[in-house]
Amino acid sequence: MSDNLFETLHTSFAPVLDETFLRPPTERSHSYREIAARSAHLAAALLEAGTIVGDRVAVQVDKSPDAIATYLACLRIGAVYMPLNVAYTADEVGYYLRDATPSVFVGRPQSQAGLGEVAREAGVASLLTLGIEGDGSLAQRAESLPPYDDVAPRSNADLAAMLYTSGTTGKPKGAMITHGNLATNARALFETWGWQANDVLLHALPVFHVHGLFVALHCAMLGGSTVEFLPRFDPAAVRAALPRATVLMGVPTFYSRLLAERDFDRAECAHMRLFISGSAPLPETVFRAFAERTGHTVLERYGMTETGILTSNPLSGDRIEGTVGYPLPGVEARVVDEAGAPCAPSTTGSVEVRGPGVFRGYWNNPEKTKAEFRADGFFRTGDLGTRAADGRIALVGRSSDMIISGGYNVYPKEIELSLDEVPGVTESAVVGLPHPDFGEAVAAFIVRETATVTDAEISRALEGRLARFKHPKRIFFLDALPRNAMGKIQKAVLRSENTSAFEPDEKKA
Ligand code: MLC
Ligand code: AMP
Repeated sequence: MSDNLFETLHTSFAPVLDETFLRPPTERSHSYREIAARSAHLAAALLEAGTIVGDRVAVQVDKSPDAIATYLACLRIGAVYMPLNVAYTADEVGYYLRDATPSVFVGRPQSQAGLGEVAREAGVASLLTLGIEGDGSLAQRAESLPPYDDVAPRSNADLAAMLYTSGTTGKPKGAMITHGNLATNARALFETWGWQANDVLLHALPVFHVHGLFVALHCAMLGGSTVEFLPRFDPAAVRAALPRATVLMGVPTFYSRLLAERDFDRAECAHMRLFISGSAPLPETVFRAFAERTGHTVLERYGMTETGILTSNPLSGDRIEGTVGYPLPGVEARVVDEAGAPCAPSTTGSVEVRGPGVFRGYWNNPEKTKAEFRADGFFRTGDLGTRAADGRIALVGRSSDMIISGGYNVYPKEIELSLDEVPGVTESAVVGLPHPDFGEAVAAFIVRETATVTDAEISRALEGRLARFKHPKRIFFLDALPRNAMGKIQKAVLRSENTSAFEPDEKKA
């Protein structure tokens, strides 16, 4: 057996091939046997399209059983799966395609106008589509071809996936993730969260980020578990599925939205074993209110695209609010000062990690890769935190001004560059402000040449350039941006003077 992750997963679910794997709420369920077989047909179609081992396959499709089978198909043939957020505009997709040079782009049948052209301009050889009902040109080809039942031999160091993520400056970079990274992280989570034979995963996350794609689905596949497979997070649909599920993985917004449902209660959660939260800080108020309402203590964990999941609160033992728990088996985590020396317990510093889940580096970017790793192999996460004497980690912030909104990372620089190009805008500063639903929300502070540019015009100018979730939810016009003596914009001032901008009116002072 090679280290191909497909084999690892297949070996785990092989004893339950005829059990239900994906159970969508409105259409028929799909067994493990069906999804594995579908992946073999899709693999044949990708090979016919010219994909060879090591090629990137860029995929921007809606969540569906076929989307999961396509991921497995890429693993099978040794291609590098590169999922893209469906909210990305053609401009944004163009950047990813030019940078990653995939051999195939799989889009939605109803893809935005111009995507085909963008892909052709980026030099992508094959353009295919995949819909949510088994439709699209990739699905059609798959049906007409004999299955590719083999699995390409891969080593732990070979790439399985590439996911884009941004730094403080510059453009998004492709994080190169290996078969070994994914397999070790999946096994560590399976063990840490005590995955059980009868677990049923409630899945309402998108499948283009590590949380929904790797963390959630790999655990389910290792356990041969059934997945309540919802197309998106909808509180009513989640509540309807809770009595059939045992584990929910979500971003904090899932939990605050469930709590906003007045009649959501303990009885609805009676069948649940575990509620897990990650991707953004779980507010202590939500942690406490959820425990009070449901009797369940949410288990918070911490991870990154580049590293997989790093730490977790314990399954048995204290799950402490405001902390992300202990390093997973195999993960080393330290908190260091600016010089790289270990901080005293409970003193804030930079979180650095090392372990088998840590990625191989940034695609075509050896300088950035070198800059983010220390000589002893520790990766600088960019997160600030503390480490208690017993090793428990708590995060207190980030060294960059990255915004996490509803679990999506948003980079102020990217939005500022777009804003500054709008005619009539002199300069801009983008910050994250506390938001009751998204945790943080994007706010823009703009200095205008004349007062004639309106926020509606600015919003229109961003259409088609930036995914909608990156658009400022509030625009403030200022005569000048606050600057320090060095001339640097004081974003902390903008944040502290506007902390309650998104609070409901009755909560504002
Ligand atoms: C949607 N919108 C958002 C948004 N999501 N705005 C800000 N932040 C977000 N996260 C906007 C849309 O652009 C749209 O705006 C409007 O909200 C309605 O869109 P929607 O698609 O109907 O939104 P909704 O279904 O309510 O989605 C909210 C959400 C979703 C929180 C359920 O964003 C979500 O599923 N987030 C999970 C993200 C995730 O998986 N992160 C994991 C990253 S991996 P308009 O203006 O067009 O009306 C990672 C590592 C780790 O971080 O540790 O896990
Ligand atoms: P991403 O680049 O999308 O993988 O996001 C990774 C970042 O999400 C981390 O560097 C953290 O800043 C943040 N993150 C993930 N989990 C948590 C958590 N439980 N609490 C606070 N921040 C988190």
